[in-house]
Formats: sequence, C-alpha cells, structure tokens
Amino acid sequence: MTLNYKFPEGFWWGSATSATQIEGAANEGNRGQNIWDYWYEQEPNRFFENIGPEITSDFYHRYKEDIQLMKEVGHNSFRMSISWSRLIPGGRGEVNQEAVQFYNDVIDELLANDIEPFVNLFHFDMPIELQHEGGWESREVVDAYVDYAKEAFQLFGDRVAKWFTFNEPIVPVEGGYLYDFHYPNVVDAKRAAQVAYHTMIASAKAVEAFREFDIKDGKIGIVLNLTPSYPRSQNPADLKASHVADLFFNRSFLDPAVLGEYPQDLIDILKEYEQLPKTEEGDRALLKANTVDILGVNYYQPRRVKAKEHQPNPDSPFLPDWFFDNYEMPGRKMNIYRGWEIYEKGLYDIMINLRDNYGNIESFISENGMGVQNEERFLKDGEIQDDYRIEFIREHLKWLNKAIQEGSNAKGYHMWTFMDNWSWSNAYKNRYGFVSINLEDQSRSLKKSAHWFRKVSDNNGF
Ligand code: BGP
Repeated sequence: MTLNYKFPEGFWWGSATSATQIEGAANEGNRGQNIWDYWYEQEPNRFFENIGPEITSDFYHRYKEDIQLMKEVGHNSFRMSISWSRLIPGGRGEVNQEAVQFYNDVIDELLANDIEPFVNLFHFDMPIELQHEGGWESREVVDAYVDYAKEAFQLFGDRVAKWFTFNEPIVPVEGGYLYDFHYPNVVDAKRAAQVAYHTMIASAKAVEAFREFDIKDGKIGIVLNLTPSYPRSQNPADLKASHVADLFFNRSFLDPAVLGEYPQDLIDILKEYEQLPKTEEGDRALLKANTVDILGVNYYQPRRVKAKEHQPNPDSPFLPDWFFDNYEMPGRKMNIYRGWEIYEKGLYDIMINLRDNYGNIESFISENGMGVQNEERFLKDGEIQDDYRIEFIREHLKWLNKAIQEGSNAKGYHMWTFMDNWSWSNAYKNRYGFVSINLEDQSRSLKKSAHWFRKVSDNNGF
C-alpha cells in the first residue's frame, strides 16, 4: 500500500488523559480530596450543568474494558496521570495501598495489551490539604511533591519507563492566579510568578530524584502547552507584543525545562514591575543540572496578538496582558464550541522552533484534539460520524509529518483524548474522545474517528 504520509518506525500512536478527568470513584478506595472536589463543593455553579468530578467516566471500575477499546483504537502507548491525592491522601505520609493496587492493575493491563504507559505525576490536581498550606506558593509543598514523585518511581518504575513531572504547568498559574478559572481564584501576578517558579523547581527536583533510580530505558520529561505567538503584522510594535506574549506563555516553562535557565527578557520585565518571585541559593544550579530528557507538546490553538490599543489602567492588577492585545485575524478557522482557533501549521512551527532553538530535544505531540458540543446530533446507525475530528487530526498530522521530514525529533502523536471525559469547569460540554460515553449508563461506543485512527496506526501513516 502506498502512503502519502509515512511516519518513522516505532512511532507512538495513542492518546492522553488525566486522573481527575476519567477515574471517578472520588470517594472510594481511600482517596483524598483535591482542589476540584473541594471547589465543586464550594461552588457547583462554576461547573457546566453543575456536573462535578465525582463519577466522571468511571475508569476506576471500567479500566479493563477501556484498555480493550484502546487496543481497538490502535494504541501502542497511552498517557495517564496518577492522582496524588489517591496515592497519598492528604499529600504527605502513608501511601494508600488501594491506590497502589489500582495503578498496578492499570499498568499491568496496559502492558499485557502491548500499550506502553506514559505516566504523568501532576495534572492540575493539588491535594486540598496542601492547597490550604499555600499550594505551589509554598516551598514545603515542593518538598512534599518530590517525596510523592519518589514514591511513584519506586512503586511503578519497574514497569513504567516514560515519566512526566507536570502537564501544562502554566495552566494552574493562569487559571488559579491570573484569570480566575481554577481554584483558588486569585488574581495576583506576583503570586502567580511564585507558583510558576516553584512548579519549575519541583519539576527539576523530581528530575534530579529520578536520576537516582535505576529505571530501565527510563526517561523523564514534562508536558507543555506550547502556543505560538503570531503578531498581527511585521510592525515593530506588533512584533514586540508577540515577543512578550511568547516569554510569558511559552518560554516561562520551555526555557528552564529544556535549557535550564529563564530568558533574561522575562526576568527584566518581572523585575521592572516588581513581580519577581522569591528564590533560594542553589536554585540556578538545580535548574541547569536537571533539564528534561523528553518534551511532550500539547497543541490546540495559536495565540495572535497585536500592540496594545490603549494604556492599561494603572490601578488594575498587573497582568501579562499589559503588553499586548489579542488579535482576531479575519478569516481564521474556528472551533466554535471551544472558542479556539484551528491553525494546523502551528504544530509545524512549534516543532521547527524546537529543532532550531532547543537542541532538537526528543519530543512528541502529547495532546491535540477537538472538543465538540452536542455530538449526539452526528449519530448515525449507532456511531458518531465525527468526520470533523478525522479532518482535524489528519491536517495536523500532515504538518507534523513535514516537520519530521525536515529533521524534527518527534516520536509520536497522542490525541486528546481516548474517551469523552470531564473537562474541568466545562464538565461534559465538549466531547473530545475517540470513544463516546453515554452518561446515563456509562456505556462506551467507538466513534468513526476511532476506526480511522486504528488504520493510521496499523499502517504507520496514511
Ligand atoms: C488541556 C488539558 C486537558 C484537557 C484539554 C482540553 O489544556 O491538559 O486536561 O482538558 O486541554 O481542554 P478543555 O477540557 O478545557 O476543553
């Protein structure tokens, strides 16, 4: 069979998810609470149709059936996360044996089906007790995280080779400390900078700890949502706006994670506006010595910016947005349900940037996908005809393929996500999965895209 787009041998085909979004069983198996359980108790109205994280997609009970479906969808790899508050309720101290059993079972089941587990340690889900201590603002919480990471390496490192310290660490910064879409709903850039900094320190310390373990073929990485900043025009004022947006939203984590140091321009801005975080002696050396082996790239949308139209109100809280306005490019293609622009070439631009400016670090697409509302309307003969999703994936894969042809070190493509899951405050509004979930009875069924992806994976191209 001749393929127009062929991928390198051993390419990772699969999908990604996170504990809070699929496991359910929030009050079972001795699990502790995380910020999502807590916030939902406080303010259920902040969640779409008042649906909280208690049941979600019930993976805790149905993982066997789900892993069989992964096989049918052509997975050779799958990224999951461990729930810190399930493994160590309260965030510190005793390991919960029921959780050990559960994660052992899931990992073993994946391996028995030739699906390599990629395990992420933190996906937006701070144990509530530690949040009450200050969350990532607290250096003690960083220490607790490192202990948790060591436990996880110790418990599962005999079977899991690929580890990730964080998923999209900037999102809790934006959501929790700048733009009010995650608990604790603080708006304070200086505190945001502290949270971001401590998260990065925690990641470097986990990398350092990982190196002490003798994990066969072990690799440790981080998963970042990279959002290329495109200027409205080549006018110097627009270029400057996009440079600053890039510093805040991409390079704030990409540079320390991969290069081991923060961009000087970012430090200069934070210094000028008196927003620099507290640091400790030795931090610089720690970051430099503990860069990641592998980078997961989550890509959904580009960021288009232009120079600010108006001076920011000096009495308003300092925000990155003091340096740019968002730009709505005429003719842009939109995913109207999520409100995100679809720009497939962005993926190529990211990979070429990694090739040229980040030592062509080993990488893979760790999330890419399309959330669509009311997908039942596409149901025909018992199957959701999600041709839009097939097109979305195919067009992104073409650009990824081109980047690989041109030397990018990309090793795989994981979709967001395997089955419809609970999307933070959007709950089940937008469906992303290859597998549809009927929330009435938790029954699963493959969508059209699942069959298509299976073929792509079988042929290692299309
Ligand atoms: C990423 C997160 C995922 C996932 C996805 C889709 O930012 O890593 O957890 O949820 O985006 O976004 P949403 O669920 O907000 O539609």
